[in-house]
Amino acid sequence: MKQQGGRFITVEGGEGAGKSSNLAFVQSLLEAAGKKVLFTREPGGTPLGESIRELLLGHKHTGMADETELLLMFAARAEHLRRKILPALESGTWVLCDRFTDASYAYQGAGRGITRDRIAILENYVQGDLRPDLTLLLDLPVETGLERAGNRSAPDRFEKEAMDFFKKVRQGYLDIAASEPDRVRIIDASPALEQVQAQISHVIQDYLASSDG
Ligand code: Z5A
Repeated sequence: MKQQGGRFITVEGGEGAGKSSNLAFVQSLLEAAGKKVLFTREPGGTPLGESIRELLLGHKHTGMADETELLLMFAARAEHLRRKILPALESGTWVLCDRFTDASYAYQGAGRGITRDRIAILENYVQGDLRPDLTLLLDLPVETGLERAGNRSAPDRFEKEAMDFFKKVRQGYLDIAASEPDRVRIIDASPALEQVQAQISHVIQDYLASSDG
């Protein structure tokens, strides 16, 4: 896959971790540093990807096989990469994405039990050597996240899973962070928003200072 010019930043976390509450803040920090930023999300980000998102998050297909779920995530991702993410990176735009392949390892891998090796085959096939340059992992206890998410909107197909599933997802994310500490920076998402954003600001400023972009 062609070498990028912009940087690829992803934000991850379990239910109610505060991704939506913090993404605009991340974007504002990057823009204040003079970066042109494209904000997008997964699953979704393109018309076809958003249609796949409806299949994945809606309640029409409650008994979906785990493999179908994984393949749909990567089908949406293939479209997203080719139509939106890669062209932006190649033009020098920074891409800020709400979830990416770490979510597949955490939800379909750790959560559903699909092996790392199988997911890696799809990752390599769909992405080539493209990986995020920086990932912010918003981490908080599952109970706190579900309580926050529950105060918000009707649950989607994932949010109806049991506590045990979300605990495995959280551990899956923490394992990724432990294995790639340079790329994945853990943000403690438990405290008040201002304290969460202070941590985010620190990580982004640190990244901007060390990045040659
Ligand atoms: N998925 C997958 O399985 N595999 C994949 O490869 C990919 C995705 C890419 C997409 O949902 C689903 O797809 C997701 C994983 C799966 N599973 N689910 N569900 P999503 O990412 O669009 O939705 P989400 O995970 O549920 O995120 P969200 O709904 O956008 O939640 P959030 O962004 O993390 O939280 P929030 O809306 O910013 O905050 C939740 C509430 O807490 C809200 O009322 C806030 O005001 C409040 N909040 C936020 N921060 C704080 C603090 N610090 N203190 C107090 N209250 C706070």
